[in-house]
Amino acid sequence: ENYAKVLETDVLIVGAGYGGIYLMHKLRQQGFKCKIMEAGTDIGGIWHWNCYPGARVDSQVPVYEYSLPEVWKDWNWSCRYPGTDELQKYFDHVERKLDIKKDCAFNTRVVGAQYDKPSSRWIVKTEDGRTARCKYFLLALGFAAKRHFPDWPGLDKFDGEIHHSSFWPASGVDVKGKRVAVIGTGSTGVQIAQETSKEAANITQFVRTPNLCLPMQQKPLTKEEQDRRKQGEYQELFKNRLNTFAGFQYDYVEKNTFDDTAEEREAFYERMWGNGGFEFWLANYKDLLFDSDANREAYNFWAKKTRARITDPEKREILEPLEPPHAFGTKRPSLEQDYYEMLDKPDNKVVDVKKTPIKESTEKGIILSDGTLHEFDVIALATGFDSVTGRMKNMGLKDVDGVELADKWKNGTYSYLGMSLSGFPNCFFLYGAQGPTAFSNGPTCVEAQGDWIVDAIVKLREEGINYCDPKKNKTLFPQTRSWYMGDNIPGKVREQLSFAGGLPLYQKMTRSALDNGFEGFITAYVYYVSWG
Ligand code: NA7
Repeated sequence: ENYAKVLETDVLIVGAGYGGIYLMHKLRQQGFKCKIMEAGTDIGGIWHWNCYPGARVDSQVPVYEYSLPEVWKDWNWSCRYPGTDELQKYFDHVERKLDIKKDCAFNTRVVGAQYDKPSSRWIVKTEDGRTARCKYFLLALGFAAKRHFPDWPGLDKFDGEIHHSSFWPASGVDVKGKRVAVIGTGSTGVQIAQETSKEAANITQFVRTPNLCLPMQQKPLTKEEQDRRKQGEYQELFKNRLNTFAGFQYDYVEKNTFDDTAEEREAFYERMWGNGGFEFWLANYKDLLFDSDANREAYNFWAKKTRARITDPEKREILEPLEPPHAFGTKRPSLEQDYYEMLDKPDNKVVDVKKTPIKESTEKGIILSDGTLHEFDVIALATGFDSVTGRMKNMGLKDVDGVELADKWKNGTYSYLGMSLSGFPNCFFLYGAQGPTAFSNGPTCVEAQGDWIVDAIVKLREEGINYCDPKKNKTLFPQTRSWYMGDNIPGKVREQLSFAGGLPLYQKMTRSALDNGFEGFITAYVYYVSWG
């Protein structure tokens, strides 16, 4: 009977991942009636979809989870960097605690949405013909919801199995004794290569840009250890992660690289390396990402460490060149466990597709621009996503005048405070365009932004404001360095898609807009017209 009636709700959230669940929980506590529409069949967002082999978080427990005590209090992980299965169990636990699913419509894809001024409501349409009306329309789509397929021809000709990482069969793919190609060296490609190599006959890693991987230093965790840390330490950590540059449990040190002597520096690098995870990236000297000599010094250490793990000189030059492929840390490093030793094995191959790009796929495998054919049984496309803006542009979002968001963003992406768009009143989004998206830990970022959105909505209610729309061209944070440019997608405008000034500055700027009476927004006490 859902199909016959229009769903009426105060708040409609799209997406039931970390972000959507958080918004629902916090807004319910404020007395709002909320619903979630979710294209998948369960909560968990990316962790519901991620079925590819080796999928695992790169953030150390407990940083990649909710700071809500009612959730973390009686939840324990088995290891420092949990995998997909455990994350799915975590979301079952979240469900037991927060009772989210009763207000979720699964298998529901939004294909159109526009604000209707006369009724002061958003009218939202779904793929299967349903309609919803809401006062606040919130997008929690995740930044990686639209997959990127490479554009070389012949992908459909391949006789073996071919899967994009984001669409890996839940039942798995049998790679035992098979020849497996892994295209892409982002965090996904590294994880797939590592995991499938355990069973496959051999792996061929296609490398366009080598990943400057860091040692994960995975370790099992006991319940006792976690219980001990929950006595005070967790609370501190969750508070502090909001005050760090990237939303982690550590931050850059208040020292520049060359303030230390060579020996001190070496000892400091060694310590971070030994601790593992992102420390060498995010707890390094504070000039790491700002000073090229400092950056080169860190790269040299990275190269010294990793080059020692590969004996094959050709592979070493592709994966760990003496000259850095890009400034260390300006592209997301992946965490690895035995990636380099695995690729060093004689059976496994490494192909430099910057030098010899892929020309096409055929029935048998992949042909490079120099005519070489590589034959495979399975091809894993770990070619990433049309990140940050891809999904928002493809859900039929229209502004108050009926202009598609995709058209408005044709020549460049804009947002206000990385959470709202001019022409889209009472609509806020998480973890998207020009937020601290690419450079911060997901759960931390959605809690920081989510708290702002909840506070904004509560304030609108308290002040009787019915209409809140960013002023035209109120946009960007021009003083920040451009970091994540969205140039992995052919034809996509090259621009700053992510706020790169760090979480503390981001929160200061967004909070001040709210505290200064919705600075930068047009607000109005619109006469409430009932739609009858
Ligand atoms: P990423 O990080 O976007 O990685 C995609 C990889 O695929 C990257 O190495 C690309 O090379 C490579 N790629 C893309 N197209 C091609 C073609 N046509 N030929 C060869 N190689 C190609 O995606 P992930 O899924 O690994 O990770 C996404 C996020 O998920 C990650 O940041 C985490 O936060 C979790 P390039 O580097 O562009 O040269």
